[in-house]
Amino acid sequence: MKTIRRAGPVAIFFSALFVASLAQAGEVKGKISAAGLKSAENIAVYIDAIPGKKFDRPVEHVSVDQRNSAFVPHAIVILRGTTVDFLNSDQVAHNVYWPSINGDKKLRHSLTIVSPGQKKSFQFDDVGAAQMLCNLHLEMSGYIVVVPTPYFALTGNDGTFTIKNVPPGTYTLKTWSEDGKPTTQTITAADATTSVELTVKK
Ligand SMILES: [Cu+2]
Repeated sequence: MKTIRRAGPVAIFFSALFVASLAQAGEVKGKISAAGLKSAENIAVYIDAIPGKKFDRPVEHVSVDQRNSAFVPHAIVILRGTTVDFLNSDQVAHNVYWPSINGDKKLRHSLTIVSPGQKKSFQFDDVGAAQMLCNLHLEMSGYIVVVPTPYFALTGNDGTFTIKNVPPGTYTLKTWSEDGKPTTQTITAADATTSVELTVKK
């Protein structure tokens, strides 16, 4: 009987927490128009900062495979501090490197040879875009975009994106794209869906 009497207030407490977290979670949904770019796909969209908030390094790793001499996926967005596992599903070795991060050549790094079936990992602690290349297959190219908050998305082939679980507030939304200029827009996220339209120019 004791445990049953205790269950009441505890259950009410947790359901109240659950309702509170539901009320706070909003999402930012948007569409990017690409002016003069090859496509509106694979554009990174992210909230630059949440005032007063720092984000722990994620425990979960993210993978980039190499398949048919291509990086799969072609582009990823990760929170600063994320470890990326580089895989190789091909029958041949790849020599993966990035010549800079955010244009800073001091942050260049080479994984050297990634043999078939091998995995090599790297933790990205610097914010910015890194272009993955392979100096054995010059056509290979992909991107890792390291951002400062976990509030990010990558556009689909129609240019749409959704950033989930955004706390209400006014923030700077930024974009990164392979062949377009970075864009910046101020948004105010509510506790429901916030719609955004952006144009990324060449
Ligand atoms: Cu290669």
